[in-house]
Amino acid sequence: MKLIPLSAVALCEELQQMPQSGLEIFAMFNVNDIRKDFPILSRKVNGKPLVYFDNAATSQTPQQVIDAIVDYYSNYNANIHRGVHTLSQEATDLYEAARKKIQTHFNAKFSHEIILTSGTTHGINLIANGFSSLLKKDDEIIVSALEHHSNIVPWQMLCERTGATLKVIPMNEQGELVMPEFDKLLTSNTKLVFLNHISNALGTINPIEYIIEKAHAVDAAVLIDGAQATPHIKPDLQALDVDFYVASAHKMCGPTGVGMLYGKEKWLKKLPPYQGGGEMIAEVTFEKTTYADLPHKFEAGTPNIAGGIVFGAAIDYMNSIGFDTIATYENELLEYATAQLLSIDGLKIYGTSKTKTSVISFNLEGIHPYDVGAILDKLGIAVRTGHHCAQPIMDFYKIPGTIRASFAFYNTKEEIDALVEGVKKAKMMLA
Ligand code: 7TS
Repeated sequence: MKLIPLSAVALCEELQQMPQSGLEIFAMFNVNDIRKDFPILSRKVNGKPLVYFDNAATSQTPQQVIDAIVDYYSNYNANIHRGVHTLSQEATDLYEAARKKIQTHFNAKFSHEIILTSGTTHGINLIANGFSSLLKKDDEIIVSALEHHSNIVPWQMLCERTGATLKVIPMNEQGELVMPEFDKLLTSNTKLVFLNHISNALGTINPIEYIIEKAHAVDAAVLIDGAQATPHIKPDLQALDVDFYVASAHKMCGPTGVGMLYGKEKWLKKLPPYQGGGEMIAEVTFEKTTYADLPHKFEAGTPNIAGGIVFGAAIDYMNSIGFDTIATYENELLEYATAQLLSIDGLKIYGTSKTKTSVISFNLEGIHPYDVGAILDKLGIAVRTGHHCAQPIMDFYKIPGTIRASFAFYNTKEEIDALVEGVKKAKMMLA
């Protein structure tokens, strides 16, 4: 996996090293054309043009994806995996084609290793629940200090159920994980390691390759929370050799309420089902039930059929732009915004790792982040303020929260200028 460099020098070097086709693709990228795909970007908020910088919470939806939702409900709506009738068969084919598309995109070995979930949180809970029967007292689980609450709470609940112990890889001032401490935490009792690929609160890209290799050396399984990575990069799951990987479609230009859990076949066969119900069974009697094969064993009940199919359309859309192009352009936005924001006196950025994505968490000295967010909203600028569901990070920095601006490939430098002006205005009003 390619890490995204922070410095402008590194970016230029990278562009020079890019194959000719890469340079050409970048030259062809026209953000104003891309923006035409997103109807919401032309609306006004509080009388001002919308500047949407809350992409880490959820991305916006292009017309191509909106059309796919309309197409499904207009032409194919039916329940799947059960009817002999044409609509049901067509909907089933579309749903299974989307699963294959997800498999190909993330380079999983088998399509039955892709479980369609309601999102990242669902995927993590599914695994945490499954490990209840595989863990015992004295086993150890490692998480990182940079986690979203959805990658903390399910493991705490698992520890309560099993008596296992939760250990935490600490972070440093730059918002990076302290790897020598991780090495020390790993023991022969370590059974699971869970961390995010990219931190939602700070944007840090974590060294997951190193962590996977080290964890496997003590036979521990690794789950990577890719919620913040998959909108920016295209992970190769077989090359990573990761055991589980989870993501949400709504952060990748797709709909809410759908996501994916990748699990290596050997693990998914070993884990018990998460929920019981229709479609996850092979045979049911009152004496005994046998379960369906993968992936259906983990997909009880009627799934989010439209969501699954449209997740495939969102992946097509992002690939039509290209993840190299996305990473290069977003890095340019990150560079520009970092420099502009740092020119404001009293502004501090949290998360200054050299390997980070297009997320900037910051505060103005002596001013509550919420107040800045409220003023920015009046100016039509959407940012997230608060702890970003990552309270331990805020505790580390001893702050109540931050203002977080997170950029996507459809944002522009002009929008960043509007943010900088807005922050200056907020400072004048609140200082
Ligand atoms: N993990 C990470 C790293 C996340 O950023 C999020 C959502 C989740 C898990 C949960 O994803 P869900 O789709 O199941 O809700 N992050 C954010 C955020 O940063 N602001 O709003 C939601």
